[in-house]
Amino acid sequence: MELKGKKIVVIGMGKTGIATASFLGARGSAVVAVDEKPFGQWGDGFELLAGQPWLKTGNYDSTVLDDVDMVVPSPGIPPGNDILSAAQKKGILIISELELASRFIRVPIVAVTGTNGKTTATTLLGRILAYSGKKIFIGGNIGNPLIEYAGFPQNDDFIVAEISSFQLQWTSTFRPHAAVLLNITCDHVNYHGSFEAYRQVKAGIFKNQQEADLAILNAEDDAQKGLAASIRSQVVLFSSKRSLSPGIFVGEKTIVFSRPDGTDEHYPLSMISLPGLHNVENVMAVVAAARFCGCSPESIINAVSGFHGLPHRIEFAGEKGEVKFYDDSKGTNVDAVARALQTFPLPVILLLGGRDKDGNFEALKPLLSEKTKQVILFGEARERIEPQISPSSPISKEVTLKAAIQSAYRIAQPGDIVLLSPGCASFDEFANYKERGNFFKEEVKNL
Ligand code: UMA
Repeated sequence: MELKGKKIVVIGMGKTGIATASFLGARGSAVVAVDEKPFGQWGDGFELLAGQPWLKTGNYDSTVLDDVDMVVPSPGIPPGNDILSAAQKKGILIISELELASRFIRVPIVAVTGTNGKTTATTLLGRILAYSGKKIFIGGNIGNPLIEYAGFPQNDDFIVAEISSFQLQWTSTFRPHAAVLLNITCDHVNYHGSFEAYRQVKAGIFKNQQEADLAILNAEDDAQKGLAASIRSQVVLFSSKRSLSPGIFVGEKTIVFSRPDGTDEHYPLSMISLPGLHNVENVMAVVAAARFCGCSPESIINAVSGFHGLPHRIEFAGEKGEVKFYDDSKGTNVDAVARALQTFPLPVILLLGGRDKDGNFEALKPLLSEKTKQVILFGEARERIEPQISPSSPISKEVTLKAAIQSAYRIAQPGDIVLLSPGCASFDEFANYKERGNFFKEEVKNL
């Protein structure tokens, strides 16, 4: 792709936009940077670019599109954004940062997507590959935009990339060597417009794969039904409910990988220290990907055994007065709340709320009746969620997370569990889910 002399608008000056502008500037493009926020509030690192002769800042409206060859939106810019709509009307090429990066990356990409579990699976896969002696780069939605890597010398064996639906939007040639689709449940409807649009974007991760590539799919996911038939690459299915041949599934005390050549491999379930069946699913998908990348079963077992999970994902946050607290701040959609509740054998006191993402909380009602003794709603979404989950469990409401934590502690009896699994974004009170989770842990300490 020729970038020299091209005039390119980059929308959003966060991590991705800044790295994209820098990549384009280094290849001779004239970059116009825009952001809905005022100039002084653009992301860290923008000041290093400011003053470069190839960089201009533009208005956050369609006037910025005059004589423009291409637009690269950051992942957080919804497809219905006014500048993008105007660019489409004018026939200007729009590509995502992932698409741009993949056109310049020569290292095979192992991509992991799904509504829940992406970061855990990506991190674990990276650990296994590194344990097996492979040189790897881990990036994407997990924190380092792949466009940064596109400018590196690129001498790794693999890129392990967490890929979000936001990054898959505006891709046309992106072709991961192996791609994992963990699960698709309702999320980000306010961004993509509908669940079907979200589902199609996620499934698009396989659209450019060829026979030499691998697709790893969840056989139990309704939203993935029929997908295998439309994929050109080799397919491995995983299931937490039934045996598959070939495929990868949960047997008695082991994960069984039934290979297409008729042989079986066994991985002890005891190697997994992460809670819940959803994590067994994550591990099965990762095992299939790691085997495809040439890792031995022994290395996989050793690396999985040494992995104890990531913060803010059903993480034990402390104990006060014989009440145990768990931080699942990363549980930002309804399905993640369901997974967290299923992890606990006894009913819990659930803290639910934050900034609404149009989640369908009604679907949680049976599980709330069975798995909660009290639901404490908090944050902006509390009024919208209440009628959706009534009647189920006793419900109370608090304005802030802090008040919700204190109320949970007042109600709790010795032996109880308090779970923060908010099912919503954090942005009404916090910068992100990490800040919310850390706040929760700090408040628990201070009770
Ligand atoms: N902005 C606009 N207009 C908009 C929205 C945002 O101008 O309509 C501007 C903001 O003012 C801000 C900039 O865009 O200055 C932020 O861009 P961004 O939201 O794309 O964020 P980045 O900092 O570039 O981070 C992105 C991912 N963010 C999102 O997808 C929202 C990060 O994932 C990712 O780690 C990073 O690229 C590197 O690849 C975060 C995330 O929340 C963790 N992802 C979602 C999730 O996991 O659910 C998909």
